[in-house]
Amino acid sequence: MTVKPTFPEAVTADPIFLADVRAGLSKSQKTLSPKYFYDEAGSELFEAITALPEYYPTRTEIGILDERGPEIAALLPKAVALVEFGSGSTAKLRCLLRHLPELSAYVPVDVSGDFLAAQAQTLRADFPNLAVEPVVADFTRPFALPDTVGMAPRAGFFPGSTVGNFEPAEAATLLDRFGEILGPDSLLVLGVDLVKDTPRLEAAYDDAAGVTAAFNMNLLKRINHELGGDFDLEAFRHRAVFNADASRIEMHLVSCKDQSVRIGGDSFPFREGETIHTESSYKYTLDSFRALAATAGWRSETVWTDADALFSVHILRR
Ligand code: AVJ
Repeated sequence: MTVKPTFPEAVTADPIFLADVRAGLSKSQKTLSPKYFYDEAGSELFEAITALPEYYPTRTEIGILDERGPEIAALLPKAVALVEFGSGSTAKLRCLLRHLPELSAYVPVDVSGDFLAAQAQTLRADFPNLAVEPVVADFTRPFALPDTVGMAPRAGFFPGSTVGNFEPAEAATLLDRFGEILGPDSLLVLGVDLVKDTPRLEAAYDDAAGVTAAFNMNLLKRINHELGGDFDLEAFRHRAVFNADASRIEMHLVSCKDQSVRIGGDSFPFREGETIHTESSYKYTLDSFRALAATAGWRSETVWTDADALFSVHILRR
């Protein structure tokens, strides 16, 4: 007979994840960071979200990059090193690469080394002349570019409206940091989701098939599996609302009843209707985003939208 340890998961638990969860669930408005959505299951759910009829950002951004590829290529210096901050699927990058034959290096920066290695391998197979130089780093913290980038001119690539996940002040700090990493005279190609009517925004984050709900709930599953939590997944539900004053979509997990959740040795009480705020996705106008970028020293070179003005691609210079 084997003796089962009380919290087998706790042995391998990521102490930073645990500390973040403890701190977030101890606040009066409980929070969990959206960066914890993306374990393997979460990344697959996000891929499924990008294909949903209601989720317009991904296909719209790819459409803009496809259409404007030649213009983007014309703006970038020859033999540029392209630094992608946080590399997701390579679909958007591939759009650009079709138009950028003279790239000197592609530098994807991501916290997941395994993901980067797999991605680098497929890219090298498809683009044998491209120098792929992955950097394992958290792009919200300072890091150095690989030596091989040398004196090549640099451009940053930050698609997907990931910038919308940050509070505006944090986003400005991040854009400033990108400027420091890239160095003087650099360009930044950035995808930014736009303000639009509330029903359309809310549907994009609360789809009929329930994929976004599953994506949100996956956070609780992760806490149960990795931190030994006992969230009752039937006793929480997904909610997405547009907060017009703050110009952001908010995702929450709503407690369906008064209950208490144990994680490791701690207990966290929930009232019926109380929420965990799991994500903010800020929506900008063309002007409000240009103004934000300006506070970080980036000037707008040009900006494009799709015909319905759902999404924007900005080219900034600093
Ligand atoms: C990856 C942050 C751009 O805010 O639209 C999609 C994440 N969350 N559906 C977004 C997300 C719910 C997405 N970003």
